[in-house]
Amino acid sequence: MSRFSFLRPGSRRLAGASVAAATAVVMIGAVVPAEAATTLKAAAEAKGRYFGTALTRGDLGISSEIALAAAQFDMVTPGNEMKWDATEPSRGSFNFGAGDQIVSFAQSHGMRVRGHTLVWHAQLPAWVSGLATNQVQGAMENHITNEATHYKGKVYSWDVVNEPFNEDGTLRQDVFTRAMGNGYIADALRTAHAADPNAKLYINDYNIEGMNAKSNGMYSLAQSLLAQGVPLNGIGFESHFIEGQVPSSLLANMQRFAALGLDVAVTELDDRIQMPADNSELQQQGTDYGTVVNACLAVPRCVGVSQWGVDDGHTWIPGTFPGYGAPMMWDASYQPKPAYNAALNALNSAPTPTPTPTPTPTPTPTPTPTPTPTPTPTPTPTPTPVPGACSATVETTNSWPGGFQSTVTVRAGGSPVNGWTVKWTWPGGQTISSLWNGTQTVSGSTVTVRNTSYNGTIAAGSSTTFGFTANGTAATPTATCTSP
Ligand code: G2I
Repeated sequence: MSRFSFLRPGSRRLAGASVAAATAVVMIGAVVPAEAATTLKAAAEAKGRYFGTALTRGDLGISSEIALAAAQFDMVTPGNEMKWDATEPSRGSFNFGAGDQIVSFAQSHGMRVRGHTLVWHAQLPAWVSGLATNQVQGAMENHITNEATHYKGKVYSWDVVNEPFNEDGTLRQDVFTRAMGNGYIADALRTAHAADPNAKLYINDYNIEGMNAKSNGMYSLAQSLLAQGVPLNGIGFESHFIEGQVPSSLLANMQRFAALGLDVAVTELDDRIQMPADNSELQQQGTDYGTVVNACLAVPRCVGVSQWGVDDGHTWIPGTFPGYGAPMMWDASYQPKPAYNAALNALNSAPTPTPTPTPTPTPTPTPTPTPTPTPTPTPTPTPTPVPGACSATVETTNSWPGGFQSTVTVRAGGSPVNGWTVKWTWPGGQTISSLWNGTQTVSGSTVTVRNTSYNGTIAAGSSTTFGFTANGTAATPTATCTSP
């Protein structure tokens, strides 16, 4: 339990986990724009980010928890189901059943998946630790290849290597370093990239959120991997915090990794409180969640925030840190806590990233300017409903030097759509680096995106979205949509 060094000494017994009474007095701290989104995922998407959660197979059977997760989050990390002990319990014998269940839950709720994790010293089956030194590399590469191939096209990212550092910034001595030295990390990333070239490849760790010896070690490693051309796309900051102790250098630290050209993500956020949690601690926890979300919003390369769980009734914290609890945004009765309001307010209050000049909509010249004295309240112009037809709108949700992120909304007209194809042409050599909720074909500067197996059907008047990140100058091309 001393793995997480921010643990405060001392422990009182875990009191009743419900904090519903305390949350009855939760308040909204910031001015929220009129068009404020009412869920974390909608608010995050409006700012070009995702908001995620971790779910285990056990969670899938808890209907209240799952309904809340589906309503609030658009990214899922399997809590245990993609770890080595779950996926290759004996050598060469793979079992992806539990991980697949999480993936299909995510897909059927329009959520993406962060794959977690391919190489980690923990939850590692005993057969790996028992291998002869000269067999470890082959076993590691085989594991990565099989798992990343199985989930190819289904995961947004992989935590390829998890928790490789000691607190002093040196690499942990484990079965992988003993067999391969420090080079195992580059080898793991290259192997994962060969199996799934479109997944964003991460190294993920805890206690690297602030500037310290451990994050300095991660920073040097990232620099060195990038200099060698190793396919590393991002750094995951787990962010298992203690209430009132979010490091003040969180933002500056994220920025220095982003400045290397990497994505950054808050991957496992929770904020534990010494129990029982009183109202001022819950308010401070809200401040902490707001600080973390604001840090991500302030870094264009921060792609999103994931909480490690949903509610206080289902969290790893009391099991690992006796005396601590209540680390989530919802209490054990699924009631929102100050932390939820703070996270939502932070998202809604942030400026919308719109650095891309949208092409001016061609003003329809009115031939006879009959000035209507009273401005008629314009009813929302309904596009003429063509049976089976669809339309597509591209919107840039985030951009940074040399790249951008877009969301494409595919809308059905007056009749349901069964299968859709969206097409556009890039104006200036842009290229998609990662696409989700669609499958793409590229021919020269023309991109064609078709629905996936789970989002081809759109009810009349409804819509679905897909998204992508791209290299080049942000552009908002006009897209056409056809449906059979
Ligand atoms: O420890 C919190 C997280 C730190 N970063 C990496 C994450 O992968 C890690 O997740 C936790 C899971 O939330 C726990 O659920 O990893 C733990 C193991 O390191 C998970 O706990 C284990 C229990 O220790 C086992 O007794 C149990 O068999 O979960 C297993 C499956 O339920």
